[in-house]
Amino acid sequence: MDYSTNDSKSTSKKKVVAVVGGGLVGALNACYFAKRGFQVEVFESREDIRQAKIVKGRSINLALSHRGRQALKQVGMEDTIVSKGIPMHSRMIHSLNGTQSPIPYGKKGQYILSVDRANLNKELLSAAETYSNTKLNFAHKLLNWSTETGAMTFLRADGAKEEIQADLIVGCDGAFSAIRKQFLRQSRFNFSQTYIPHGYLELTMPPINGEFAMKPNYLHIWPRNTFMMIALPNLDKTFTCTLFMPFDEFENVTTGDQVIEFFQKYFPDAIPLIGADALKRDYFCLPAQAMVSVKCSPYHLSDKCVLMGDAAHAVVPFYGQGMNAGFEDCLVFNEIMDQLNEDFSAVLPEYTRVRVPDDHAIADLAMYNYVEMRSHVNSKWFLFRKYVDNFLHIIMPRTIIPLYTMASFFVIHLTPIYSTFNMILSLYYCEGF
Ligand code: FAD
Ligand code: EGU
Repeated sequence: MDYSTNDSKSTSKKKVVAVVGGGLVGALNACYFAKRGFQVEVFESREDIRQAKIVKGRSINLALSHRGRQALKQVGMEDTIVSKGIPMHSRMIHSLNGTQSPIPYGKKGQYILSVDRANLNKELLSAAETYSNTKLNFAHKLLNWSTETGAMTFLRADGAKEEIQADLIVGCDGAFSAIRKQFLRQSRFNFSQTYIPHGYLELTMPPINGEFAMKPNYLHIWPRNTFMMIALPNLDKTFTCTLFMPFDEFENVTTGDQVIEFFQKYFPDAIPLIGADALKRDYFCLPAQAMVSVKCSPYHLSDKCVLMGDAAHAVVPFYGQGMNAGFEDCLVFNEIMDQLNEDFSAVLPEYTRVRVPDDHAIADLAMYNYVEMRSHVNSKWFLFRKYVDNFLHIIMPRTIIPLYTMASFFVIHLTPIYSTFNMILSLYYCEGF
């Protein structure tokens, strides 16, 4: 990697930007602000994940699509990340009887990538560190900040508190953002948070004779109405399987034998691939994790603070767009900084104006897809729907483009197509919906 190009463009700029949260979006944002020449301070509550042995976190791998790649490209990180990703050109639908049916995502170049979350986070932190004007502060947990002075209070690993000032605070501290707490006290701040009844659990499918246990270049899906499982490939030839089901159902499965019984009924083909013993054991390793959808607006507070990523919009994972949208936040903010000459008092409201509708569209699409998947989507219906979508797209390539294609393979504002989608929905009544 050529580090020389990563130095600040200008030394005259001395404004301090505090990025709170060194997760996926925080680390990418640090690169963006450093590239513009700001003095960047990243504060992350965890220890440095590049040194830590075990990394607690959410999903192990994620689907990276065009939106996310575009944002990585701007800071020269696309190739590094893509080279360690596994292309998924199609979905592979697993029927109850074990039949596997592939459905392509689109044309040849239209694929998504399975990327390792921990590796992605590490690469982005290291990229941020190549800028001499960036400092990463680990084991710094934001406790509070003052909307009057902009002063932030951090709790350090040694138990001491530290007070820090910055010209701009960028809240990238995830779905339960501590930065966002101050927004809640403001007048005319909109906020909603919804937990869905489903939880998720991750299981590892090991390689068989040193090879992937299933075809690697696919996003494997087992659609079973209320239950659903998804598997994404990893570089070590394992698959990470994510089982989605209502918390009530998780509570009904309490013994190893019940796990096997449950899988026998819904995912029989996965039992030999995960391994019955491993399944009985791993199922109980971690409790099922909750999923939350958070919407808010505005995303900024005067000219001092702005929210990005899950801190601004946590979405349910049923569109594979949470991180991608968060990465796009950084890209869009950067474009507005160009347009408005880095004048925070103009940039922040403009960012809210252009970004809120698109992020809310993603949140709604993800929630709608969750409702649809859980209510009546079995493998037959999933296949049928995708065949219809692809057929209509083939006969009218310019007029009809599936919404997930637009979301995953085009970098465009989602708001207009999304409102069309809502309009069509409100025009039909379908028995059983
Ligand atoms: P986070 O990744 O949550 O990072 C926040 C960071 O802030 C963390 O490092 C945290 O330690 C730190 N922090 C928190 N509080 C403080 C504090 N007080 N002080 C300092 N630091 C703090 N998205 C996709 O695009 N594709 C997918 O395929 C996909 N799959 C998913 C599957 C599942 C099961 C789930 C749950 C999510 C999935 N997502 C996916 C969404 C994706 O995980 C998130 O959108 C993404 O992680 C958001 O990044 P972030 O940096 O905003 O937040
Ligand atoms: C869920 C969990 C298939 C990773 C939505 C598709 C997801 C991912 C789909 C997870 C589905 C669902 C789409 C992508 C993607 C599909 C998409 C969901 C990645 C509409 C690691 N979803 N996901 N839609 O089209 O647009 O294949 O955990 F099962 S990638 Cl729920 Cl494109």
